[in-house]
Amino acid sequence: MSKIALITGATAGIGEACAERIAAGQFSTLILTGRRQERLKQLAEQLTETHGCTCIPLAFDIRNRAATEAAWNTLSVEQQVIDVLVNNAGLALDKSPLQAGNPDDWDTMIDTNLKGLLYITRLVTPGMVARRQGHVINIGSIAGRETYPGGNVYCATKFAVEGLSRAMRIDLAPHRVRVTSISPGLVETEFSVVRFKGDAKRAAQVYQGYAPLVARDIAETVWFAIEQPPHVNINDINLTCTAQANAANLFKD
Ligand code: NDP
Ligand code: 8X3
Repeated sequence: MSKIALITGATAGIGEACAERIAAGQFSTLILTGRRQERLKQLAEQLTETHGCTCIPLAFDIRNRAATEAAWNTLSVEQQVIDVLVNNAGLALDKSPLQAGNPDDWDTMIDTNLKGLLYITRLVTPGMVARRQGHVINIGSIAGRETYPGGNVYCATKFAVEGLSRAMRIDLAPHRVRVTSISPGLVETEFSVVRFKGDAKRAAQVYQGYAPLVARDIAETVWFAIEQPPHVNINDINLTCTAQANAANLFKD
């Protein structure tokens, strides 16, 4: 299948699993982004070996608009013909109440989860519009539907992603470009290690006493949206592990 996907945040967790799933789905080319160059290189080599696809690792910080544009401009005109954009790169930092929060953490979350998503989408979508074909998949969160103690700014960024998904659908539907929002609950990835700034013990506790979602679950959901026929747009999927009823009610064994 001659199709190209660009996946942000492919060095770990959900993005890496999406890359694996999309490669297994016989896409011909995957553009893999994130900051950790060595991980991108390893994933690219592994996917090419296993699935025979062409993989292009692009290491850059998505918070940096100039770096994002420069990375995009390294792609050939043919490679810029993106069929599927998975807007996945993102993070939470800390879980303090707002009045004790660190404004540097707020900047990082807003710049990554919101502005980074906008920068890459602005580069990719004009081609989709011109071709009247394409699919943007935004990885939101249960944190973009509900708030919880200490979620404050992270939740605000994910509420913003939800707003953007709805707005993008209005802007892109006239051009037959699909927009899907996927909003998971707790998924065991590097997310909590990042949130708790390397405190692996605290991070592990988040996922103890129940079976959390794993990255592959989200990747399968992404693939479900991708594999629909072109006239079908999966607007919105919310998913949690069976033990999680909502943001406030997680039932541990
Ligand atoms: P991981 O920490 O495992 O992966 C995050 C990815 O984002 C990494 O590939 C990382 O790459 C990339 N990233 C972070 N900051 C930047 C940056 N400045 N520039 C480029 N890439 C960046 O977390 P998840 O896989 O869990 O998270 C992926 C998405 O899923 C996020 O948007 C998150 O909010 C969302 N989500 C996660 C849930 C969970 O419980 N885990 C639940 C709901 C949604 P690198 O560090 O190499 O730059
Ligand atoms: C990640 C899930 O519940 O930690 O978006 O916000 S949660």
